[in-house]
Amino acid sequence: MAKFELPALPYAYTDLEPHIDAATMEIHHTKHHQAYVNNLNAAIETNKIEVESLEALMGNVSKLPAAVRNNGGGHYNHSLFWSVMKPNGGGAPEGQLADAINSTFNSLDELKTKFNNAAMTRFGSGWAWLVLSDNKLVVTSSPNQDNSLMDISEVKGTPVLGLDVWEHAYYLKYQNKRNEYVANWWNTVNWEEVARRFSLALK
Ligand code: MN3
Repeated sequence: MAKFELPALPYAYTDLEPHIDAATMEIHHTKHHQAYVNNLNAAIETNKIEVESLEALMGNVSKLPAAVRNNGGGHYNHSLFWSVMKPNGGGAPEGQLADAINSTFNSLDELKTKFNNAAMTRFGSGWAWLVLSDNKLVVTSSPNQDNSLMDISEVKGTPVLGLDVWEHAYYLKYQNKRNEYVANWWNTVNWEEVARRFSLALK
C-alpha cells in the first residue's frame, strides 16, 4: 500500500472565516496534520506493519505501537474534520439524517446541546463526536486522537461528525474561550457530508 498522504483541503484556508481563522487553518493542516501523516508512515515503516486500510489499523490499535494509535488517529480524525466543514456551512441537515437526529435527540438543538457539552467537558486534548453505533446516533468524546473505530474505544461505531477541541484548533483566535469556538463552529458544518457518512455507515 502506498504511504499515507496529507489530503488537500476542499476549500481555501480563508474560507471558514470568521469562525475559524486562516492562520489556524493553515498551521493545523500543513503542520499538525502533516506531522500525524509523517509520523504514521514512519511508525509503519519502522515496525514493518502490514496496512490494509487506515480503518483496519484503527480496529487493531490495541495490538499496535502507540505511535499508530496516536498518529493514525490523528490522520483519520483530521481528514474527517476537514470534510465535515465548508464555507457558508451550518443550517440544518435534511432527509434520513434529520429524521434520525429528531427521533434520537428530539431536535437538532438538543443534539447541539449534548454535543457542546461533550466538547466542553472533554478535559485536555481530544474530540467531540457524533457516532453511528449499532445503527443508533450517539454523542461522545475521546481523549487525544482516539476515535470510535478503535478497538480500545468505549463507544464503538462510525464517526459521522467530529470536532477537534485540542487547543491548537482554536487558541490563536479564541484563546481560552473554547465555548465560543464550539458555538461558532456549527456555522461551518457541512451537513451534506455528514449525511453522506451517515448513510454509508447505516446498516
Ligand atoms: Mn487538530
